[in-house]
Amino acid sequence: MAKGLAVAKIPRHACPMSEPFDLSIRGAEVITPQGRIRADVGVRDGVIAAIAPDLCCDHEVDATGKLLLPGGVDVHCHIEQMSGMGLMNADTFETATRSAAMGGTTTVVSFAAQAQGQSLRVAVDDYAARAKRGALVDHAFHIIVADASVDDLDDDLAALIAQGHRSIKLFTTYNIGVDDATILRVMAVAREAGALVCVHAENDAMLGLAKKALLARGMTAPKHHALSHPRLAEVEAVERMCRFAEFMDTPVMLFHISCAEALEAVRRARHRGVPIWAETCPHYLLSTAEVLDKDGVEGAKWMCSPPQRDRADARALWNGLGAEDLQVVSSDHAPYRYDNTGKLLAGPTPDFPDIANGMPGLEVRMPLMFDGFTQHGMSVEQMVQACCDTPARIYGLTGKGRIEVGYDADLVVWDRHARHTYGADDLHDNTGYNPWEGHDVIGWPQVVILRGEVIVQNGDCRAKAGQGRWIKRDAIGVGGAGQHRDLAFMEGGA
Ligand code: DUC
Ligand code: ZN
Ligand code: ZN
Repeated sequence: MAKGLAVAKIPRHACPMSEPFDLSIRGAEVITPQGRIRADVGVRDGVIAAIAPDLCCDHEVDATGKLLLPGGVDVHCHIEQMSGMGLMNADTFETATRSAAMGGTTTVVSFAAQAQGQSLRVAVDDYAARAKRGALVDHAFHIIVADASVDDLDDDLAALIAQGHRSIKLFTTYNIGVDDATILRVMAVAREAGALVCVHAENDAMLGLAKKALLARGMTAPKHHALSHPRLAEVEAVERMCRFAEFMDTPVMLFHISCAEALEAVRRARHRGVPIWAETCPHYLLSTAEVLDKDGVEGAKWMCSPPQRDRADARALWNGLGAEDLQVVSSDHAPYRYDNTGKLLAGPTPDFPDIANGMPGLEVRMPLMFDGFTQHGMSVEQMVQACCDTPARIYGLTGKGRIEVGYDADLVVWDRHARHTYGADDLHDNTGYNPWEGHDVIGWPQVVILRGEVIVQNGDCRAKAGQGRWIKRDAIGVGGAGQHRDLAFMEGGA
């Protein structure tokens, strides 16, 4: 796509159009896949109907001097979900998606997490019903497979995929980690049925060994969490998952790449032609493990897995985004309050293994990345690729992530000059703190539009619980073709 900043000139023509619009966003520089153009955007029936000059209408949003971005697409967030430690996160679908909307995100993909012994269908129905009642923005689910021993797993999974749930999440670690045989089995189902397999890739035994050694030495503070997640544990698992994807010829998404060597493993695999994509998150791009080193257990607020790494890693990740070795920036929103319902559930001074992992991120992702891409010499167009368009394409979110005729009118009027300093508790989720307190950004979502309806204007959220729609997704991946040469015999090959 075009990365240049030129504003295209479009011939003017007279208003009114032959058919009226429901809404027109007027006078912005519109960030489209073809580059940046100064135009109005006319919306009809929730869909972008025209991008052209002089699209007047009874209901207009004046965006003169502003940018118009697609609504954010955040494809990795934990909402109303039980953690691996058995702790419900702090947000409901209503609070999380209010927060998303306030930050310029109009599509979220969260998780339908299988409990031990639970059928996948029951898990998905449960999350879907709660999202239907609560969500303010459009949404879909990754199906977490945590217990492969349940009856009918493969059939249920294939049926759910066929119904439009087109991604699966697996862990290689934690108490919901699955073994290699299960990973390959799920990849095979995904491949046949047309779904993407997403992996939290860290080597379980390496994490276990590091944790044990730290605890034996009394190294129990939040800052020791970083040491308990050695970078090689991530590198080993990422490399292995790349080989699994290569072996099965199945599309795989590596979640939350945090360090340079893991990125390098992804880059090498992609160069071999492996169908791999990779994601990183704002906290790996913009902070380091220093955030964990605070008085007492305050560092718990920033604890997540993998942990933040160092400056050289962050630089490598920015370069990886520039080179498109990394394709997606997601929030990994995983909200836990800094009190005895969340981070301090095990007491006021818990050891790091007893602290829930995760930080709020849905609301800050778009502003942090708009500012971050600019500060790192990249364009708004590249930011839109990583935060809206590419995630929508990879995850089969048809109609999302782009300003183009025929796409959903999910739009954000972006004030590129507005300065904002985050406060201690200024987010609209239910976490009760903002890990980005004191961080300055330039650029702010002024008006947020979901399928043609203004849902946020100047800090006022008008969206209603239940307004968000579930997105039925299209098939993903290579289907029945291919497979690595080692598996050719399965298709009658030599
Ligand atoms: N890491 C994850 O992988 N998910 C939720 C929170 C976290 O820190
Ligand atoms: Zn994860
Ligand atoms: Zn996560």
